[in-house]
Amino acid sequence: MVNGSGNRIKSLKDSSPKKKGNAFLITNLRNIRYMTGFTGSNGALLISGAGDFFFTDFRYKEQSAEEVKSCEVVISKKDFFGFIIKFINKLNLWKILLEDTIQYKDYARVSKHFTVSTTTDLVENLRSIKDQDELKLIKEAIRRAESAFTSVKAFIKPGITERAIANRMEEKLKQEGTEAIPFDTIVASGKRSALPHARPSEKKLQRGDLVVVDWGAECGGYFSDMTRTLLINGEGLDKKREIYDIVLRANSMATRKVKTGLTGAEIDDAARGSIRSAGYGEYFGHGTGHGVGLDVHEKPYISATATKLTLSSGMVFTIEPGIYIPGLGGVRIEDMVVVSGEGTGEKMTTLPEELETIW
Ligand SMILES: [Mn+2]
Repeated sequence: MVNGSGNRIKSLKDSSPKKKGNAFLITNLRNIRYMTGFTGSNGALLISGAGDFFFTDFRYKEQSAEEVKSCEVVISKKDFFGFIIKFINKLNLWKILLEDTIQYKDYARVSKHFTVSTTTDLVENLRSIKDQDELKLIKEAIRRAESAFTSVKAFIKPGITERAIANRMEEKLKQEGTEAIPFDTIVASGKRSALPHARPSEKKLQRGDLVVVDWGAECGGYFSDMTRTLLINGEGLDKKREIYDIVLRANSMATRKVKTGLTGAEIDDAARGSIRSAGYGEYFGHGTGHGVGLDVHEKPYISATATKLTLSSGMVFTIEPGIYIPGLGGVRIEDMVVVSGEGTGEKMTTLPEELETIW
């Protein structure tokens, strides 16, 4: 779907100084999608006082004509970057701003012909604030994810392999309308649940296992990301229940803390401090959350080092504290939160968070 990208080139131009001869060349495909609506796999966007141009190749001639409305589409000849360099030369532009994520070989070619400088996160910062159209797509991505989980849950029982659950999940995500699964679904059970990024294996679920399921869906290019941890009924569950309660409390402490003007580090500290004071600080080794949008991991990052990141209305990110104890297992509870117009955190994910025990 072509989202509200129509005004984004204009607002980027309005917010940056316009000097003669200067241009900004955007090469990150997700940033291009955000700025133009283009969903293909090859493109570059030039924004300048001499005009705005979207470059792609002949494979995307029809698609780009359909998707890109906010600037002129130019179909390149072979040698994509050579073509763009010639084109920029003709426009009499000489100072080119590049994204620092550009491939080095492309950077080297452009810098042979022009004075180049690089920028970090210019478009990524704009992307961290979602508009109403984007929020709708993210909400639908969450609905698809939650609906898939709800139907897969009936399938989770002792004797089923992690891989079979992950496969079933991905099938359901596709049935719900997800075109691009944002990341491989994680299903990790028993001791393996203590590995935060475990890949689903042939291990069968057993009595007493904690089962971490971390999955995402997509809608219109926008992703969702969430995690639930289940418990298979069995023996010796006290400590597993205890760490579940601690993680759940940390999740809700961080979620309730969300407020415009606070830093990412302060939100992280709400979760981390809660786990630390329960005595499990050393078992929570990753950040508290990350932005979710056109990328499944994007700005803002909610971590102990995010002292310069200030929360603003429209930011969407995960809150995902966890405790991982080698030999015992792990618990992670991941929700998505939006900073509302009122400036507080509003939970976007809706699946229950209380520990569910499977009999
Ligand atoms: Mn996540």
